[in-house]
Amino acid sequence: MMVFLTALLPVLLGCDCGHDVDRPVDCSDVYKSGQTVSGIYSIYSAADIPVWVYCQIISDGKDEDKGGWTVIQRRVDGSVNFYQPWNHYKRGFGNVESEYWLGLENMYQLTRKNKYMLRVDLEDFEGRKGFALYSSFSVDCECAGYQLHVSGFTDGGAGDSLSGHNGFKFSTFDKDQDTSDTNCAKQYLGAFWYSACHNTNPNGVYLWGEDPTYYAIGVAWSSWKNYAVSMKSISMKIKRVS
Ligand SMILES: [Ca+2]
Repeated sequence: MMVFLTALLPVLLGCDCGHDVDRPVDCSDVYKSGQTVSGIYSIYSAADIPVWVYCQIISDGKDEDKGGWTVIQRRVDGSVNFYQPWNHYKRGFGNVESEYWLGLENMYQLTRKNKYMLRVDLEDFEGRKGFALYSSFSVDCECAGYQLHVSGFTDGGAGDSLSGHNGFKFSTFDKDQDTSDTNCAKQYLGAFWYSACHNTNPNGVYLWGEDPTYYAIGVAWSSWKNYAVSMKSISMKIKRVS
């Protein structure tokens, strides 16, 4: 009976298991399936558990822009508290319609199987925009501290605040894996691939523009604005490289 059910299950689920368009791995698959509208989709980054994610779909323009971008991190209005413990950063949290973190395990599961590029889009409170592009992005397993690998920077006007974090493990206030004598996550009220400590703090405190009261705790991108300036919005998104 068990064997029978196992054999029948793909049929019951409507699964064409050799090439499964119903189960996109990421937003690149969503794009390939014909979707042309940015929005919320479910992906299957690992096994059979769907993960809701925002897909930014770009249908025209330059080849490097075109395709389905899987948003892995986004801040837009300060509605979500990003000062979260390790387990939350591991699994992901927030609201996929506004602010969220996809989760380190999902990032690992995605980037272990395919190659990805990364784009970081930034906007300040004066409406100025910039971005940074990286030709390669991946995250190691939890057993390696979710170590970051990022390289191949191209400037979109915001400069490079991320390459300096290449090779560092992820740290939260309750898991200090940085290379500082202090606890960078506690010191800068965020969570990140801190070294000693940061050039950028995407998961820091959502400040409303420039606020020098506490040094570098905001959503800073130091190669573009000084450490007292917090972004109005930041989003990190990855796209599969074929
Ligand atoms: Ca430390």
